[in-house]
Amino acid sequence: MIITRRTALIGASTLLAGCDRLNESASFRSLTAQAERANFTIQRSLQDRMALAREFAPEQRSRVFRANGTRLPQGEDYARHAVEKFANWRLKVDGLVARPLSLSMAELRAMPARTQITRHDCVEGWSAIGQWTGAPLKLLLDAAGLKPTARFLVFHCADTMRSGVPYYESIDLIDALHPQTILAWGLNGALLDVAHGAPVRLRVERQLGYKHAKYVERIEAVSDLASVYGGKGGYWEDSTGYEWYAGI
Ligand SMILES: Nc1nc2c(c(=O)[nH]1)N[C@H]1C(S)=C(S)[C@@H](COP(=O)(O)O)O[C@H]1N2
Ligand SMILES: [Mo]
Repeated sequence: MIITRRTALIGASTLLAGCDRLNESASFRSLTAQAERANFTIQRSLQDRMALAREFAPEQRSRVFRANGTRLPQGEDYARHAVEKFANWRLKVDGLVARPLSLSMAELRAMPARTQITRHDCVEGWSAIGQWTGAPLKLLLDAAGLKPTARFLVFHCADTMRSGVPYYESIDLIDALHPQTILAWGLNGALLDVAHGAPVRLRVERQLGYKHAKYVERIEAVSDLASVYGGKGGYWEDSTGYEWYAGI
């Protein structure tokens, strides 16, 4: 539930009805003022986390959208999927869910889609504007039914990094349910290409580039991140100390 300033104030005034004597005390008054400020701060930060990322006009798209990190996952499995045009790729949703999912790309593309033109910001110092199309993550999570203990979503990717460990990322439920968080299968009006994460990658528009997991095979709902790979919530977080929360 979202705590609004109004419910906080109504709550406070109901609570205070008939509390005039208490209210006479200056320290009590300052306490309620502090509580109100705290409520307001919480509300402001929640509101900020749910605000939409800026969207752009088609003509503002970058002529070339740079590809970064893995541009072609190694191994025979991925090569075969690419030859098959990903007809046999499955996107799984499991972990702390009531109804685990295993979707084909045809099924994913048949879901209601969102298209958004946003700017991607990489920590390495470049940005690009592109048009992404995909299924809102919220729709998948609604279908799977998150269990009450689920707090994070882990995105398992098909590419392994130099050290042989797979790329992965994770986000919390606020980002997961954000309206611009989609499992993108289209870029600039075409099906997503291999360099940009085919057949499906995460777009989590209020976060820096490395959070946008490409080549997603499995979305796992977990209660904490400590037991996942290196325990810091992402490949770069584990290996180089990048921030887990990379909000922009
Ligand atoms: N699976 C996977 N996802 C990944 C990466 C990667 O190497 N592997 N690189 C990340 C980084 S650092 C960036 S900036 C973006 C780049 O996305 P792009 O290739 O579509 O530009 O993907 C992110 N997601
Ligand atoms: Mo990046």
